[in-house]
Amino acid sequence: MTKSFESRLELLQNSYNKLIERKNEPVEINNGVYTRFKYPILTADHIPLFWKYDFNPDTNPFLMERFGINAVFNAGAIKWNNKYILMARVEGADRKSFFAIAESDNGIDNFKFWDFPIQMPATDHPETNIYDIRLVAHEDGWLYGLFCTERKDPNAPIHDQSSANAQCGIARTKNLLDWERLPDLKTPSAQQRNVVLHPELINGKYAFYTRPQDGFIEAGEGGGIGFGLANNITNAVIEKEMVIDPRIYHTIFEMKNGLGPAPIKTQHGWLHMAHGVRNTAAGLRYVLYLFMTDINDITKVTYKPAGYFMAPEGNELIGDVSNVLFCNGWIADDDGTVFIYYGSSDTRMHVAVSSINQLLDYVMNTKADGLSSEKSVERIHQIISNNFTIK
Ligand code: M1P
Repeated sequence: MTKSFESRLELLQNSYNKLIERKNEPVEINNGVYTRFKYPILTADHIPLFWKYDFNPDTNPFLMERFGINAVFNAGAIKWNNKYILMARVEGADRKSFFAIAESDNGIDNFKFWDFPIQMPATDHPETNIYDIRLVAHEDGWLYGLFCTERKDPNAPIHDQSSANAQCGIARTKNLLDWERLPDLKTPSAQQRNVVLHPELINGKYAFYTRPQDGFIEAGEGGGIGFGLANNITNAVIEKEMVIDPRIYHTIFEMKNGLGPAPIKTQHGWLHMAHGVRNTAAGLRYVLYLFMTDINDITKVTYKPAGYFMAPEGNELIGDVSNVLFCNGWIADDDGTVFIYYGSSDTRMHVAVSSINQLLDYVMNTKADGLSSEKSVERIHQIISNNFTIK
């Protein structure tokens, strides 16, 4: 039996309002580095009903969805007019991704989407898909969004309708609504994903963290977190790209890695969040890791704790692309609180809360990867022995 248009609308609205108004709850048992929160902060169900439904009973008598949303994940983040802003990757049922902004007063719950998704201008070589934006308030006064642009590989044979070419799109804004699109970044590498703009000029140049790769999925000969400088941003060209954080055998980033959000400046150096990928019998596994670079030489890695900082847990493990955590947004408040926004399994967004002091302690006091089982056991023995000597 079909419900009346009005009662169905009321049901949908009540359920949406309940979701948007739900308070989040910290997970009290944690590792001391960060606190996860119980509920995802953005999901496909957070999309306003008026994006999906035609509310006119004459043209939509069954009150059917007219535009399906599949997932909301991998959001860029920034504090803006005292609001916690997420610029999320929204993926329609048609598989196309686009950007939409949601805001919250406290950064942990009640995220609500702005009325319209962002209409990102195209270049004269339009892409098929855009995703994974990194928001950066640059010292030049603009707010930049760097994101992945995806176009069909023009050299793919006719039977191959999957091969794509990924590059870095660049856009800038002063108000998050009106975006000026600049030409895509040019680099010596065949493809790019996970490109991040450093918030400060380096020797008067724009500095980019890159992720060179030979193919669309496989890093191939490329991979590693790269770095390069461009003379200007309106036609950004990197002539020389160097790898500052390479892939290494039998680590959590042996297959590929990529920088997350723009780094946070601290008194001890630039704090970076990245994702590392390894292969398993069940497919790729994406985890998050932290490292630090020198305050004066941003290409020099000074600290890099072994292993992952955060890996998918519980419901985070399951989704469209399971076993994935991905972070391209974090916000450091003036009081030192850090809000880490991460997507799980290409399906939903979460928050974890930490502080600059906790993250510095973690990065500077967790040993680097010893690169063998023997070294790992040595380290545990050291911790145990130290504990046995505490009076
Ligand atoms: O599906 C997992 C991730 O795959 C890509 O990331 P990377 O380039 O590092 O492999 C992106 O499509 C990302 O959005 C996605 O979460």
